[in-house]
Amino acid sequence: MILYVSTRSSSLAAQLAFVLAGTPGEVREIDLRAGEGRTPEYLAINPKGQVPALVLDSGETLTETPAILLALGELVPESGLIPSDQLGRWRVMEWLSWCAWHVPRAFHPAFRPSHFGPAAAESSIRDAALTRVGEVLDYIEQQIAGRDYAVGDSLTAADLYIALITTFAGFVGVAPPDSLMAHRARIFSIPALADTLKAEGFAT
Ligand SMILES: N[C@@H](CCC(=O)N[C@@H](CS)C(=O)NCC(=O)O)C(=O)O
Repeated sequence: MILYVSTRSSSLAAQLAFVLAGTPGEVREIDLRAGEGRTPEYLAINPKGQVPALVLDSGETLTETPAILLALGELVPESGLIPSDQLGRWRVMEWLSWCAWHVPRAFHPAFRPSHFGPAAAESSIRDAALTRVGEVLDYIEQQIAGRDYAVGDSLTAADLYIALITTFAGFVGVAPPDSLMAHRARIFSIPALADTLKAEGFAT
């Protein structure tokens, strides 16, 4: 399998899942800033021009973070990324769906306010987005209060998506609450992730 990713992008959740699961195959970097997401070669792989994209051994390409996380978890069930019990699976999908909605809604206007309105409105667009980022963090904080992981008592794909949100909050200048930093530290201190995180510029 080949997982296409880009540094400091939302593909981090899928990349961590790929590495944690010990997925056979390789991770390939696409430099979105240099336009590599829009080359004919990459568009032939993922016509959306986005990362993450997972090329399966069958040659088919799977896109969208929740689908990729589900696939990686199911392909390597012993990873625990997708729980084996039914309610656990549903709860993980509940989190992945929620994150997939709130990441673009809160973070895209915070990263790129110019894409969402005229120049004169940029600072108000950004301020509104930062407020939403704060609300997203508050919700996660309440939901995982007193717990080590979002679903059950071990790490699942939901935690990787949440760790991405914690990371993105830092990127846009919103300090995540201590409990979310601790939750992310629990994940980022997993030895198997050390090389990936170092390459991504995270001190672990
Ligand atoms: N809905 C997709 C969104 C993926 C996404 O927005 N990827 C960004 C990186 S953060 C991207 O590839 N942007 C390049 C582009 O849209 O041209 C998912 O959940 O995986």
